[in-house]
Amino acid sequence: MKKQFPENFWWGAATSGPQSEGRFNKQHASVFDHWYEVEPEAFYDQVGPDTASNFYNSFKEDIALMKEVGLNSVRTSIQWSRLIDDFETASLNPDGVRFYNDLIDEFIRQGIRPVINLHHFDIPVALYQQYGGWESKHVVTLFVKFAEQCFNLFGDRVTDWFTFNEPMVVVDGQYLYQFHYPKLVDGKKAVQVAYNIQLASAKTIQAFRRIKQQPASRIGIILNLTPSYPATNEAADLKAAEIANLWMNQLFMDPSTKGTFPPALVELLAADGVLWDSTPEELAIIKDNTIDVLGVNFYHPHRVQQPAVSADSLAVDWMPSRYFEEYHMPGRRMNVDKGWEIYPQALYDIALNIRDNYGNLPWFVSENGMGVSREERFLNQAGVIEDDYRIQFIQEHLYWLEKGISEGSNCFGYHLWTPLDCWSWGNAYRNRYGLIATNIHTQVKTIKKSGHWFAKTAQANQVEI
Ligand code: BGP
Repeated sequence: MKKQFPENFWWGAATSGPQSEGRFNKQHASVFDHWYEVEPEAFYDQVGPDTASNFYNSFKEDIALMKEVGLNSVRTSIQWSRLIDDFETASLNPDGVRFYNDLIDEFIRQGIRPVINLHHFDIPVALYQQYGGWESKHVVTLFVKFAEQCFNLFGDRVTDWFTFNEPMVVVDGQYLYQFHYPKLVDGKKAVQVAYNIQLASAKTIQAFRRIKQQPASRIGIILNLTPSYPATNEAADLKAAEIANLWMNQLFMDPSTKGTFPPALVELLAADGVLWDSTPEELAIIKDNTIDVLGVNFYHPHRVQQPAVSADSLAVDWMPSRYFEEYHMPGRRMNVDKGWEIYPQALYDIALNIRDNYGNLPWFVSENGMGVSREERFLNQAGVIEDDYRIQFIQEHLYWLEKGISEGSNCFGYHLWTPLDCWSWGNAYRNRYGLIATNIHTQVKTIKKSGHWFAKTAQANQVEI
């Protein structure tokens, strides 16, 4: 069976500055650089972000490989800590300016559309230490200054911009579930951070519209949407799924697209005494500065049920998981290496949800992928990793995506996570996602079987299943 994709479809892949570039000439540190310095044992095999995939030095050759695997667009991010010298004034670091200029020029020279994101979990650690990072509205102001520098410097060549990648992960990882530095558990702060990031996104969009250099340029946000399916059709499980969707998906999706936070979530947070501090002026900025385009990161769905312990009986700090807990559905398909369920049909559900409930706005899959450990197990005699599981994973997701598009959802692209195996937060290099393998000792890069397959698929603009 062959499934054809729309004309000018984005066949691409995504990475981020902190996960691919390496340490530059030791400029400012991001929270991840700092975390590795103070707690290297928190990272798999104690591998930190210092070298990553060495993209800072080898980007020209790496982009040539990206071209070879058929990518017509690639997302990466500009690191705030590398571009800016003084965060208060947003004065520029010349090495950062040179690198990002060269990088963008090289993408264009090799015929790949650069898609630029401004925040991929990598707030400069100095801003965390001085102001509490996203807890502070002053940091919101500083972020907009950084973003303005980016629009002024690169907006003559970059037309596709994104404010934040997966803001929910900052909230969850740093403030609730302790998987990102500084691993706090503070529900009140978590809620304020969510609001401040949404405000920063809206203010950045406002600045973008004021200074954008090309009429066709557009801006959006990248959200990890995880559809939450109830364990049963009983009222308590349906309620759990409704609240899970409000918190995990609609918290950023609604204000980013419609300009307002979901009233049911606001009521719940207010009733629990954790609602954010906001002003009418800020809410007006959020209302007036919604996105042009949406990026959706999709890896796995959530299955939820009512929690075993009722919300009222908990005396501990506020947590969204008072209202829902994970349901381990018997028989679900799993990627055991990563511990995530594989459920490609959710991409179809997302496509129809955007079509029906979000004004059918233009969107693309900005991340989707399969992380597998010890891929050298699958090396063939020619030295190529035979990652058929990845090909199947992509095929199945493309199948459901195309079904959504053929039923009218306005999706214009698919970006795989990731072009070259890259460093990843706590997981470092444990799970590999790339179309191209990176040997982290020699930095030799080799196209995997999935890379050759992806090139053919992109070239044909169709997937064969
Ligand atoms: C997303 C992030 C990516 C990437 C991916 C894979 O949440 O946006 O940066 O890391 O997840 O997850 P991991 O690397 O933890 O396996």
